[in-house]
Amino acid sequence: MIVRSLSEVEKSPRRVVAPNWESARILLSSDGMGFSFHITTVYAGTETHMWYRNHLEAVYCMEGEGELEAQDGTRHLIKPGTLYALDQHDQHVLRARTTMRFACVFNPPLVGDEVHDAEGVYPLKEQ
Ligand code: 9YT
Repeated sequence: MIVRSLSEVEKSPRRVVAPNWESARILLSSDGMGFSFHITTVYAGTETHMWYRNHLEAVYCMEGEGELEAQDGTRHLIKPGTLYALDQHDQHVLRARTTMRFACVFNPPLVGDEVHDAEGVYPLKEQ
């Protein structure tokens, strides 16, 4: 059994910081669950293009408000209680109107230090 707190993860190398967001990666590939589980904070006023070509991601909004734009231009309001799942490896843009907090699950699990490349992709790392 694994018991781990967000506050301890935030003080460890499992906290990954990028220009528009930070991610506390509570469960990673090395934990052997078959998925990774993160608490992600997206900073207010940012716009982030993402494309999880190598992963599936489910994203549950816990706090804040913003807009999610799909590649075809469809826009969705994202607010607490809303989940989006990138089941087609969908390219998307997230515009955070306020600071947003999410619980995110990745399959396959992240290894630990992944950040977006120029295309918004996370590399597929050796598990
Ligand atoms: C909302 C979102 O996907 N932000 C990028 C960070 C990612 N969720 C992560 O690595 O935790």
